[in-house]
Amino acid sequence: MKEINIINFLEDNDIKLSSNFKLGVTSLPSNINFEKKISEIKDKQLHANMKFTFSKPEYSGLADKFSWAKSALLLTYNYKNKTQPSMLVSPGYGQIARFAEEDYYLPLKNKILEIEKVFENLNVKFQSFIDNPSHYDRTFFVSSGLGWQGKSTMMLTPGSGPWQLLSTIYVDFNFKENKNSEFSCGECNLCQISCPTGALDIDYKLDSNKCISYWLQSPEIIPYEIRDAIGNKFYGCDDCLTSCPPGQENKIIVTFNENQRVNLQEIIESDDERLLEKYYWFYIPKRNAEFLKRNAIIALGNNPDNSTSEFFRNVYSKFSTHLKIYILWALVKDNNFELCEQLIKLYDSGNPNILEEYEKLKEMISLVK
Ligand code: B12
Ligand code: SF4
Ligand code: SF4
Repeated sequence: MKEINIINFLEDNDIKLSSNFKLGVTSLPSNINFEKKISEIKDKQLHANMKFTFSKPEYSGLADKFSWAKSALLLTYNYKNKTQPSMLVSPGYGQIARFAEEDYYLPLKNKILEIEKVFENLNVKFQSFIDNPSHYDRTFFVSSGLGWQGKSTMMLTPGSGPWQLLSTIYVDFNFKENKNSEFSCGECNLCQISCPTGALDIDYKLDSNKCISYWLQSPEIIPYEIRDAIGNKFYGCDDCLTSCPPGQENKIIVTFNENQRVNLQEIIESDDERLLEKYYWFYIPKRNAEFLKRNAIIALGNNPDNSTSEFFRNVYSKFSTHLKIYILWALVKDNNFELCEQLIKLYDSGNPNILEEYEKLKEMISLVK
């Protein structure tokens, strides 16, 4: 059967792909299988007990999932020219990673819906995946000729570099396959040097236990050394993306981007429902706004302004023990251990968890001295 060029097919069906989208095709069956690689990361505990694709690697990593599928389409959305890198240093403010400054998955989802409609009208079977635990989104990226996997583990394309989100459409249609392209990071290791925690010290493998992006989405208590490394990050981490040459402009302009900036005191005082609504596209454990407030407290501890201690004095008693633990740490970061002791005395002299934290903070301070 004659293979059809996907771009011509989409044009014939009135679907336009703006320059933000890239589309590659892999013919199926492909004999690609990432089960072993995903399981290896899991066996070495580099996945930090996350579920996602790690729950069932034998399915999420399997490329040939559907016996009826003849092609896999890998559709990417490049958000690089929608946004700008932001060097945010204002005290009292936190930073959102570029991929999450707005819901950049939305244009990708909408484009998938448009393409799905065409298949539906033609009575062609399909199945799409985007950020779904049942499918490893990076599966067909290299085989579809879109680029390569970098040492940061990000999928990179010349021009857009790592600044792209990925999705897959399995379809019962023979599209012309793209050629696998020959690219590599070569001797570059800038992402590894730029990572503030050493999470990329092993080439091509991410240790999620050390990854800030992971911790800012985790329900676990964040260790002190990670809290320090988080700096002013409120959600996501872009350090290994910003440093990556294939994603950079020739001219580097350090800009200030309002969409990536959050007023941390405002977040901490926000109504929970409103906060969850405002950031509906964030991954937040159990959809519990407390975890966003935790992130904001850490970022404020690392990036205080001259009203920070007074602010924490005023709000401390309103919060759960979980958040109070972070507030006490943040006060220590703001060189105000005295206020820590006052607040504990006033509100929590009988709270064993707070008293335990107090002992740890005392030890931390004595180690620094
Ligand atoms: C779990 C997860 C995370 C975890 C773990 C990330 C990771 N690298 O595994 C955490 C929370 C840390 C995370 C962070 C981020 N994530 Co995330 N995440 C996912 C998710 C849900 C699953 C990824 C997965 O299965 N990992 C499993 C391991 C096995 O995969 P891997 O690291 O890619 O492993 C490969 C390497 O180890 C490689 N390898 C091993 N040895 C060798 C040797 C050589 C020579 C080579 C070439 C390769 C190689 O083989 C493995 C298989 O390919 C996907 C969505 C999905 N459903 O797929 C999004 C996804 C990977 N994330 C994405 C994004 C945007 C991010 C962030 C940039 C967000 C941010 N700004 O904070 C960061 C980037 C951190 C980073 N450097 O990867 C995008 C990545 C797009 C891209 N261009 O690659 C995805 C695909 C979501 C999407 N639909 O677009 N994420
Ligand atoms: S997202 Fe941040 S912490 Fe995670 S690997 Fe990249 S630079 Fe390191
Ligand atoms: S920074 Fe360099 S080594 Fe890291 S992913 Fe980008 S090109 Fe590869």
